[in-house]
Amino acid sequence: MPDDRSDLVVVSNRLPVDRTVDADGEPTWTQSPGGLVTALEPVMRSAGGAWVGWGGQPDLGLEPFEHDGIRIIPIDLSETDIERYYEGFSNDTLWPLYHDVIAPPSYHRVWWERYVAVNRRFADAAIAAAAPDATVWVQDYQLQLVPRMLREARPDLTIGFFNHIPFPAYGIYSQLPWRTQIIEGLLGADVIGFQRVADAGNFTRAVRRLLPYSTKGSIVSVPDGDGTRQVLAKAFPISIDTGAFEELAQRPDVQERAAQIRRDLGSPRKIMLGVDRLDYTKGIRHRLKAFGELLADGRADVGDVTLVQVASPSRERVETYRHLRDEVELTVGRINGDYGTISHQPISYLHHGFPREEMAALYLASDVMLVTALRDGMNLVAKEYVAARSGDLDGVLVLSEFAGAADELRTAVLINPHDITGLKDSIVGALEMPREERRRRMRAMRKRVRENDVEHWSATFLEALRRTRNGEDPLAPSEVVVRKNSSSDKAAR
Ligand code: GDG
Repeated sequence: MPDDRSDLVVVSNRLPVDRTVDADGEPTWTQSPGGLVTALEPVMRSAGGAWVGWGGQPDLGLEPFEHDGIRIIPIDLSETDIERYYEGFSNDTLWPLYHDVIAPPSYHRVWWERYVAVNRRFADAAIAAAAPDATVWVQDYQLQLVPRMLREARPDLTIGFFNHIPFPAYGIYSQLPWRTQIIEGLLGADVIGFQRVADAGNFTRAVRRLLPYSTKGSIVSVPDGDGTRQVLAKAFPISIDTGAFEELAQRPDVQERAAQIRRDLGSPRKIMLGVDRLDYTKGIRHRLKAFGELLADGRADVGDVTLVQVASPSRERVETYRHLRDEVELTVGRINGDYGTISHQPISYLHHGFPREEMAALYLASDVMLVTALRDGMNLVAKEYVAARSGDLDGVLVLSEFAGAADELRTAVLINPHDITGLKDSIVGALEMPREERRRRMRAMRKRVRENDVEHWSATFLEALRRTRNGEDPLAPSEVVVRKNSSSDKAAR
């Protein structure tokens, strides 16, 4: 029997492909939108890589299959698994806790038990899929126990973990009844990646508080047999497929669509834009409050300024999210009712997702992008806006200092979304900013998102893993060589 095990295995909650059923009832798989898949696709193809994840619907009962040169290994989740492991422990315990308890986390022992059981299922699939001495890269907070499970069963593996969301300060993290198990789970990895330097610091401080392990800078010494193992816990800020986004935004049809959007909105002098999953971490209510007050104060006029808010549907079976939707829609309705005219609505609110082309056209059409997250691992929307505006070097990014992107995009208009007065002043400043200043700020941000795109991110992370495996210093400076696709290939995807 041929050995179909892989040298590189990625493990994430969701598979990189989406299942759709065509008109004849035949299921087909298409690549999910998103930077992670795009970034890993070339290395996965050349390594004959495997991807372990859930197909997005309950009880699919699927066998592994091949898609575009990647071996897809589906994990089955039942309705109860989805309720307890995914909607429960992942999205109603860890998500609010890791985002600084903006919403109160729920702690339920049956959810935790299911989290352990489902993590075990993902780990077992990865163990079976990994060739001897393979590299396994685990993604995100839903799977924090997997690194240790892998190490116990397969000490030959090189194991990476990347946390896409923040890691909270110990005073918050310590609420978690299973705080030590999670830290031990993560420390099964050789390299643990975070979005921000502050997240990595919070993690190593939690290690020191909970376990008798020594840490030195970003290295944690973990007992291993008779000796110790060095675990690197460090920031690797994620990014986007910058080249593809730049190209998309330069397509004539996308530019024409942007002009059409402006006309359809009644050609206001200024358009502001928000694009978020409808999530309480994104600060949508704070943004609406600031805009509502600007209209009330007469500092913004409905015929002059329009806010387009895309709120893509998210986690609609979790109560906190249903409540948030009601609140946001009540506020939008009030503002539109109070300040709208027959010809103009202050807010164009869209509760659905759009194709990437439409997103790029929206970025091009808007004068001010509002990213007002209360807490956000990175916020890719901010980086996409910059990439989309790299052609005309126009547009102003208003960016929360609580989003990871604020560490890199220093020339954005940085704001504290809790300070409504300050936020209002910053919005007015952004609306009135002179062209030369807009250009100067955007140029500096463009440089940054071009240098650190998602391929650079994955190459840097995999290089740190390679060094750990070879016993080299993972912190020594290096020039990571990023294998680039032709950007026209990427734009076509
Ligand atoms: C997590 C962390 C971290 C949104 N609506 C539509 C659409 N989107 C796309 C955006 C962007 C992505 O979804 C959202 O990414 P974010 O980074 O803003 O936020 P999360 O979903 O919360 O992601 C976050 C990220 O992981 C990566 O590590 O940055 O902090 O929370 O790409 O464009 N795309 C399309 N239609 C939509 O309606 N096509």
